[in-house]
Amino acid sequence: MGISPVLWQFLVKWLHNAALFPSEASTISPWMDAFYLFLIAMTVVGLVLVGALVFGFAIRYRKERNPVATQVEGSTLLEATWTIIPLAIFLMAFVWGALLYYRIYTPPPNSMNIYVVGKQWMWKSEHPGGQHEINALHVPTGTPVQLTIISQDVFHSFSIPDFRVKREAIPGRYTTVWFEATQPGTYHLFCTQYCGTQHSGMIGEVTVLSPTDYQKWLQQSDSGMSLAQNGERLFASMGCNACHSGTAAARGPNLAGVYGSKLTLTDGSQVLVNDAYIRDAILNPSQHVTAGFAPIMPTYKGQISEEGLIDLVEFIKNLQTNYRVQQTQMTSDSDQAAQPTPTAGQSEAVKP
Ligand code: HEC
Ligand SMILES: [Cu+2]
Repeated sequence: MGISPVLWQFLVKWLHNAALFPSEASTISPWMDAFYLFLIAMTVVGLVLVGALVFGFAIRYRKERNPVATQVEGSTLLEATWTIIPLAIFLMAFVWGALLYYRIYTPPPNSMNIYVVGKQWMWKSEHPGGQHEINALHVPTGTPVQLTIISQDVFHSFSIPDFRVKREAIPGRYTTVWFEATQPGTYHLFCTQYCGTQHSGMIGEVTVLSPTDYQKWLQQSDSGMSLAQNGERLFASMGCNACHSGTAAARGPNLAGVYGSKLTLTDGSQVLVNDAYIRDAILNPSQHVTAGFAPIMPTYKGQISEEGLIDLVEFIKNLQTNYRVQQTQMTSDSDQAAQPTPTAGQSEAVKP
């Protein structure tokens, strides 16, 4: 679904060769460029129109020709015209922009997920299979890739100009953005929000590979432990399993299958368990107590790094039916990426 008339291709190529535009390396790029060029075109039309009128009126109504000022009464037709036409253009820009916004920030359900942690001053990417990268990101072509982004310290902004995507990295909150790369190659990765003295060094490289090369890369970069397996270790070493053992006598709810389900809290409200909820349940357990349980879970604020929290989130995500994690190292294949739908049955824990 690209926009591919010849003239368009020609224009975009020229803009890229003239170093005015980054290359179009994702499926959204042509759509983004079309919108951007539309805005430029409208601005140019406005500029030319206003400029020509200023010039024309200055000549036509100059003092020699009109020594005495004439009183001009209003014109309803004229006023209606210059209200309705710009309004229509602005509304069109709004709708177009809003559609693109939804497109960029709503990942398709079949997208593969990569975690990105921003910190002063580097980007750290973590693939579910456990592959870690610093100021680098490897992705395959032809697959929607969702990034789950968080900052460990201050605000950052994750930007890949060639893909026309950008997303804030916010401390304490997961944000997402997605793209589908179309061209193998290497592309710039930037932090586009001033974040301290070495902000300008917070750059990196995105490497887009063909799906087979990406599988090779995953194998070469295998760290031996998937994020979920790291999480499983952490879960034991932090003593989480003392309460979340999954047995009937456990003091905490069974976490198997909880991801994607709806939990009922003590105040009767319902919440969807997603990445953000799990992170928050670990850091602020008293904020939302699951119905049927006592508020005995201690807070782990300040005790687990963002990477550790991601590991725990991945572990709990992968706890489908019991407390054993799949031993898969490569989590990029689509069957592994399958997650329970939000409508999946409630966990045991909800039943009083
Ligand atoms: C002292 C026992 C205890 C420990 C230790 C404990 N929890 Fe909990 N946890 C609970 C209880 C009780 C609840 C339900 C009440 C609530 O939400 O606070 C809960 C709720 C949760 C929830 C919300 C999901 C749900 O089904 O309610 C998550 C996620 C969670 N715990 C993860 C963890 C992790 C990860 C650790 C270790 C870092 C941990 N817990 C350590 C007792 C504990
Ligand atoms: Cu930054």
